[in-house]
Order: sequence, then C-alpha cells, then structure tokens
Amino acid sequence: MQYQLRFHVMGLFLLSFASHATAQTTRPVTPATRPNVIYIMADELGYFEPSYMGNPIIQTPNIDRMAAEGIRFTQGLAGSSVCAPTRCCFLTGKHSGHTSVRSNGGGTPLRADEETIASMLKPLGYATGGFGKWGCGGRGSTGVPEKHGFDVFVGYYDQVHAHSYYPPYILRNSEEMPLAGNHGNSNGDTYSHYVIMDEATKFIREHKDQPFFAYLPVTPPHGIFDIPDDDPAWAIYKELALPEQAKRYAAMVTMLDRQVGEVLGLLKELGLDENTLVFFSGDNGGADYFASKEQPRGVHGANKHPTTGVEFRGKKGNLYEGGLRIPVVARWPGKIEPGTVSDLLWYFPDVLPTIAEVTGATAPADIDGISILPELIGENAAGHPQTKHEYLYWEIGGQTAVRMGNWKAIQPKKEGDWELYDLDRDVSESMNLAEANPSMLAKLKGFAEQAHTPVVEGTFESRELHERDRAAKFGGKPPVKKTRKNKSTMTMPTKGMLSNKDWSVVRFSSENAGNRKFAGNAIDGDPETLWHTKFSGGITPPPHELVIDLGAVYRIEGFVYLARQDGGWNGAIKNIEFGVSDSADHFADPVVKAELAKTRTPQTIPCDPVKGRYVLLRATSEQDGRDFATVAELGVIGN
Ligand SMILES: [Ca+2]
Ligand SMILES: [Ca+2]
Repeated sequence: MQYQLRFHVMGLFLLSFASHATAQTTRPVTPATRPNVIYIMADELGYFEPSYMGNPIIQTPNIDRMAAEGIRFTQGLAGSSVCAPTRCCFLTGKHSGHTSVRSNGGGTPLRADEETIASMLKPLGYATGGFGKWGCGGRGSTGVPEKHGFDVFVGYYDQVHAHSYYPPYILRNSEEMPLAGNHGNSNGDTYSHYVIMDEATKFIREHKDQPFFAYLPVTPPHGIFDIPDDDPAWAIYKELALPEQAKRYAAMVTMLDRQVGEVLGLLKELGLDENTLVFFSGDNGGADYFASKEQPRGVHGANKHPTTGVEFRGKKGNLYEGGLRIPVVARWPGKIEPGTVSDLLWYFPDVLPTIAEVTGATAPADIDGISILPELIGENAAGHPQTKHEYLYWEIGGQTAVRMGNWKAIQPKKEGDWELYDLDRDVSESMNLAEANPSMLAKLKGFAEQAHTPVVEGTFESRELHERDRAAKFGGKPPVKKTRKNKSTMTMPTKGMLSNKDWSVVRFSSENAGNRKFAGNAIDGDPETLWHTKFSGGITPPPHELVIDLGAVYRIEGFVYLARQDGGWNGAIKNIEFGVSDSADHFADPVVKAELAKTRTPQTIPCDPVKGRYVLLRATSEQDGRDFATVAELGVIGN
C-alpha cells in the first residue's frame, strides 16, 4: 500500500504559521476581485490514467503541470458512479440521497425549482457558460441548462446523443447547431468536441472583463472512441502495439490534456491567471476499458496502480472505490501552494459550497456539501479551519454506500448483505469486517437511512425533441429494425432449437426504443442486437414480459437465454418464468421457473414437453436487484 503514503505540504506550511491564524479574518470578496472559476470534467478518465500517477502509456503533461503547480487530491470522490447522477450531485451540491437525477437514462431532468452552481452565481453578475455533456435534463424538460442559471450551454443535453462525435447537430440553449457533413456515429466531417472547445475558449475570451464560471463537462474520452487522424495526439499512439480502440482512447486523453494546456495558456494571455481557480477531474470511476483475460483491469489500468499493482475494487457503475475514485487537481497561482497532495475526504456535492465561498455567493440552504476552500488555499487564507464530513453517502440502482473517515459500508445490491471495510488498511475492499465490527456497521447503516429520501424527478413538457436528440447519435435517421440474420457469429446452442424464421413478437412489457433496444431484437437471431427494458422517462420495474408467436404449434422442451455477449452489462435476468399456450392472451401457470446465472454464455433451461404455439418469458428479478434487464437472444428448444 505504498501509494497510500501521503504527504501534505499545505499542512506543514500551515503549522509554521499557526500563531498568526487568529489574527486573520475571511478575505472580503468584492465585485472587483471576484475570481473566475473553470471546472473541466473529463468523462470516464480513471484515477490511475493521468501520467502524474505513473501511467505507462497515457501522456498528460498539462494536467501533470496543473498538479505540480497546484493541488492533487487522493480522495476527491465522484458524486455517483455513472454520468448523469454524478453531474446532478456536482451541479446542485446534494448527495444522491437527495438529488432529482438518480437514474442514468440520459435525459432525466432536474426539477424546475432547483438551484445549481450557475444559478447561485448569477445574482453576483457572473457570466455562466457550460460546454460538453449536460445529462441533467433533455430538451423539452424542466432540467435544461438555460433554465438553471447558464447563460449559454453548448453541447449535448442527452447522453445517448453524446456518444457520437459526429452527430448532425449539437445544441446551444436548446437550439440546434448544425455540424457540417455529419451523419452520426463515427461518420462525418466536423468533430463535435473541437466545436465545443472553441465555444468554451470563446466564452472565456468574451467575458475576460467580468467574473465568469466556465463549466466544461466534456465528452472525451467517453463515447465512441473517435479522434480525427490528423489530431497531433493520434500521432503519439498510432504505431503502438495496442488494440485500435485502446490507442484511440489514449489519444483522446492526450488531446484533452493539450486543450487543458490551451485553456491555461489563454488565462495567462488574458492576464487572468492569478484570478482564476481551475479544476480538472474525472466524472465517475474508471471503466476498466479494453479488459481481457490477460489484462482484467483494462489496457490502461484505470483502477490499478501502475507500479504497486494495488487495485481499487469495482469500476464505473458500482459503489466500490473503483466506481468513485477519480483524478482531481486544482490550480490557482498565488493561492494554492504548488505541489500539494491532499488526502482530504470530499466529493462532488462539495464543489457548489466551495465555489460559493470562493466567490462570495450564497449557497442554497438544502445542500449536503461543505466548502473545501481551506484545504485549497490554506486555513489561514480562508480564515477558518477545514470542516470535515460526518459521513458521505451514495445510492445508485439499488446499491448504497456510506463513508465515515476510513470506514465504508456498502450494500452492493438491493436487499443484499451489507459489507464493511477499513479503507486505511484495505483500500481494495477485500476484507469484509461486517461481522467483526457490527456496531460500526450499524452506525453507518443508520446514516444511510437518514440520508435517503424518495426521488422526485423533473418533468418533460414533450419528449419529441429529446427523442430526436437521441436519434441524432445515429445520424437522425428514423429507427430501422435490423433484418434477421442467420449469421455464423451466433454462438447460441442451435442444436435442438426451433428455427426463428416465422417468429414474431406479440407483445412486450417495455422496450428502450430511444436507444434502439427493441423487443424484437430478442428473437432476431443476432446476439449483437439487444432488447432492453425501459429506463428513461421512468423506469419500468419487473416483471418484464415478452410473448412470442412461434408461427405454428410445436412440442416444446425448454428455452435458451443469452444475456449479452458484448463488453457491457446493463442488467441481466435472474429469476425467469417460461409459459407455453395455444392462446397469446392466456397463459396458465409457468411450465418452468428458473434462476439464471450472470454469464455471457447461453443458458438452456429444460422443461417437461408441452405443446403450444405461443411462449411467454417473464423476468421477475435482475441479477443485481435492478429494475431493468437485457436480452440479447432467446431460443426455444423443441420440434
Ligand atoms: Ca462518465
Ligand atoms: Ca438479438
């Protein structure tokens, strides 16, 4: 646990000046001196991926320089383990037991009355701009950025839209900004991220004479791993003996690093260097991208220390440390002591109150965060000691976690057993102390009960434009259902299975049409196409049902379920019931009930032979206790 050895330059510095501390008062923030704040947030950059952490492949010289000239945090944690919920914590200063955006559908909105960092700063005369991926309300909803304090927001409102770097348009305050020559996915002439960064730097330039807040939740290195071949960052990686996608990913990080350098250069050019606090961070824990049997933690080791090999358990999507640890650095020349490394325990809800204190703004009363200004600039300069959280709290999709100092309690799935870890001794969360220390666990569980309130989301006036934005990822073409294939890529056990040639879907409980995850994909014979139940615009909880017409009466002896074979997991069925009938409208008791495993291989469930033309699949629970589930392919055994 070598890398856990921490030093704290600021702490030593303060110690020697402690005798002067009592004479200090809070520095008055006057309109003339109000500092600018720039927050650059990468989408999906892992804790160990910047080169200042010793990453052997990825080069981030400018972010490294920010750390050297400023402060780097070892325990600045994400607000949540996925995109939209973490952004909501960031913007509102609330933890995920209080936020309005707790699901990751892509367009779930903030409520109309909610304050954000931007709306908090408006009364002080700040210019407020956002550039990148919003994720806190689709077009046509109460959550759009221009209704939450942003003078301007350029980029993507919906997260599916944001997967493509070549969509036909991006948005500017809900108006479409066409991108020339683009056709969605990876096809086009105009790389959206260049446009977004140009708009961001233009905003900074235009507002150099007044205080501004520039929020840059940019999309690299997330989404489709695209970077133009003529970007200088690509030249660094293109010859490496690595998978193409892993090289593109590394190049996207280095491209973003160069742009961070350009922003810092611009501040210097405009004479704003010393009056601007700049943050750079990730948004949620690293995704272990390009993992393989040989490299189970991914090519770039987002959650694995490159020299000691110490790992964070878990990754993006769960609440083990791998889902929450992110790189965070901040730079403010003359204010932040260069080269500081801080192990202060804080998270995204703390950004709003920190910016409030930095600017002299009044934070909303209902936030959960605390200001970390004393840790940034020193308790002397801040005029008061750094306060600490009694506890930190996260919830997402049935998972819950609580942190108090070195202690962390986690319930990895709904109704599941709680686990307890001492992160000072066990940062990899490998030794569950729940039984050894029941009183500590009880205390943390008590905090969890106290922290959770039922979610109240914002609303949509109309979803039409939101769905249009989601379709823009694919070039905006109307949904095209894939034609049936009898492809050799299919690895279902075909022996004994009925041909799906004449099958059709009679009915289904829900489908995620906005993301092309149609119910029909479950029986199209192509394991790459998925049926996913609905999770945006209100999650449809189980049971999930699919009724299939086999086209004729067969003697049926079982069924086959394939969750999915690609790299992702977005819900897999656990408990399933299988019915057979002569009528599509009426099914008697299931002919078999089964508990499935979480696996990427097809699972065959036999049943006593029964005749019928219609089959019913009824999923009653999901592997991780979530409400939604995926089906890549279903087969029926019979003759
Ligand atoms: Ca993310
Ligand atoms: Ca399929």
